[in-house]
Amino acid sequence: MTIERVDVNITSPGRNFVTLKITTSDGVVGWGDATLNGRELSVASYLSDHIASTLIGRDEDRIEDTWQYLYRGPYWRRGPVTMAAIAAVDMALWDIKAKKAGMPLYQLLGGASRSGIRVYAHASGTDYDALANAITGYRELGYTAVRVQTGVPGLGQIYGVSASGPGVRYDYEPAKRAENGRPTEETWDTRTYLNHMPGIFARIREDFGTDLRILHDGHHRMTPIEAARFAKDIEPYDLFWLEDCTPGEDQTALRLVRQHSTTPLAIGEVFNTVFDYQTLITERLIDYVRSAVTHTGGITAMKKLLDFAAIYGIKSGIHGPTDISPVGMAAALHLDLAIHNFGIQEYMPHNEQTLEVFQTSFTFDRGFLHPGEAPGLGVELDEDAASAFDYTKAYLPVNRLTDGTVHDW
Ligand code: GCO
Ligand code: MG
Repeated sequence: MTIERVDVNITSPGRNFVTLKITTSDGVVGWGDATLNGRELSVASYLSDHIASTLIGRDEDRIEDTWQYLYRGPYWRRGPVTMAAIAAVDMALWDIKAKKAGMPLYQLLGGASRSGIRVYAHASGTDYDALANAITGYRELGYTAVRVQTGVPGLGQIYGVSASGPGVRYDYEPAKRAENGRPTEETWDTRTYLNHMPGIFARIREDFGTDLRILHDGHHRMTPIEAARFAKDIEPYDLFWLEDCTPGEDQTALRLVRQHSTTPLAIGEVFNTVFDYQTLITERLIDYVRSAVTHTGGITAMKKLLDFAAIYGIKSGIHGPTDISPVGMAAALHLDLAIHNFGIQEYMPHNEQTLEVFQTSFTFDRGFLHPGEAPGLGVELDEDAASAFDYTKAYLPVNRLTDGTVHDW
């Protein structure tokens, strides 16, 4: 059999998603997630203008060869647009192969290494009480791990904090509809944040005890020495991880943080190849790999990256916010179930409209996900339902310091 059709679907059931559909000559369909938050149309163009015609007539079983063809063939390598496009092709081909085998994908990756996938939820609140309320809600649902983000007095709306009412919520969405064609802007002050956060962790430990796994995302906003001080200050609160404390592209920044603290570190949601991790992994500067399957070249590349990390005692913490579509999420879950060095999986459930457009077979039970037993990835895009939601330009906010200087978002 060969690849007969390659189609790119763009839909916006509450947020934008780009999905690749590959159809084989005998009618098997595979799906791949190509969503790149705020830059969706670039990946869609890369796929339909530059990749689609090169796939027609290829043997769909040759996944490794196709990956190398798309990575090495065009001369220009890496970058989020290219790697999201390659990831989508890779996921779709694995989906097809597993459907042909009549097995859920995790079986082709070596079978299950665990019975369920521990996930962490996003608990947030504009102040401590709202945050504590959200944590309580998630604990009642059975979650054993929460990422905690809270408002900082003196700063307005900041990343990771839902602006809606208190309690458990699934509506935190960082990408905002573009106003006059531009992203919205937020204000940030690292000093105020650094003075506020340790007290928040202390209260969480006091109120929720030692069992709860607490995660926190610094969103690349600290300098190396600020991050070192922060990681040291929060050691007594035993975080599961501190994520993205410094800008991702500066791998050696984490040497400084490591010299000063034993707080576990996670990084990588903006990375797109194993080379972004080369120093971090070989020097054991991190504890968790945060890549998204969707942005790091797909299942083929992620499996190699995580096997490399395993040699250094580093575990997975695959990116799973709402800008990863249910297809990308399913790809993560199959890997999570199969690999040995699984750490934790991020889980931000999609809204109802998204779950009408993408029919999923993964299940949630008391803080653990399972990809399900449907052949392939276990997610199907309903193209009719998708056609009701047109692309809507939306961007992540731009961040400025209080004096107006552009800062990392
Ligand atoms: C996370 C992330 C997200 C990102 C978003 C950007 O840890 O889940 O930081 O909230 O901001 O994925 O597109
Ligand atoms: Mg993050």
